Amino acid sequence: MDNKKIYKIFNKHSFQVIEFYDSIGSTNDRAMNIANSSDITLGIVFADYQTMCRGRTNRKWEMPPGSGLAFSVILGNCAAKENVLGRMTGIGALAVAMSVEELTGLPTKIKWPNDVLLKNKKFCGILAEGNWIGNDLNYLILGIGLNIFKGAIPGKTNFPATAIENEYSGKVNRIELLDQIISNLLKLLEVDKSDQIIKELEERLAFRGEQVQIKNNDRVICSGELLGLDDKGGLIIKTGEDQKKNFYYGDLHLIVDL
Ligand code: BT5
Repeated sequence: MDNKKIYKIFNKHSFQVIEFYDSIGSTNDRAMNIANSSDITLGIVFADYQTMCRGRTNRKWEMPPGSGLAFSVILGNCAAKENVLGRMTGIGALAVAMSVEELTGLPTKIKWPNDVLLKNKKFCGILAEGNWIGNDLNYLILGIGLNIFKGAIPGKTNFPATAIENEYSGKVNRIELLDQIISNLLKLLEVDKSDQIIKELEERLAFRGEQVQIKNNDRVICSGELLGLDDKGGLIIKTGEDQKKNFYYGDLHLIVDL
């Protein structure tokens, strides 16, 4: 791993803690340990390989060493009263989507709530996790994993998977992409509350205008037309004539896929 180049990228920004590992259990777990034992507002943990990398709801993210990017950003002292995890997941996905578009010229889609797609296949997943003191959000960890090279794609996945190199004929520079993602992420976090973020997310929202189902633990909790996103990053589903519902958790499925 090119530690020096990676350190240089992180050092350009105002990270108070920078850690990188050749191998670690999970960068999100390490980021939580740091946030639990310090008072920082911005930190980053990067790993070339994770042995126990987590997806949502106890699922796993698998990626061989050196085949992609995996890191967790610590956003401390959030002091948010509302649940911002959905919106933060969207911001992470948007930072990756914009960076890949800027560097490759390829269009991306965002499959709510946390997947970034190239040609309708997943190459990136986001895992936002919060720590609460009573009703107040104490800190937030934004974990990002993305497949760059062909060897990154695991054998079996719950949704078709790809890597950037599979869809792009040019060369992808891992360090340059990391730099772009971090820069975009920090810019988006600065304008966090802006309507522009929801607009950018909606423009890339996969399955918009189509019939979808939302499932929670494999149980269908809603079916209808996917209309768009609300200001918290929740999905708006048209469930009937003049009826809409907003959803903040679950997995999205296209009905023809089922
Ligand atoms: C995610 O969960 O997609 C979130 C992945 C977040 C990983 C980052 S890496 C840095 C940080 N540290 C961590 O410990 N985690 C974060 P979810 O939507 O639940 O998707 C998980 C599912 O994606 C799995 O059940 C597989 O089916 C599939 N999957 C696993 N590895 C994949 C890969 N490399 N590419 C595409 N799909 C994959």
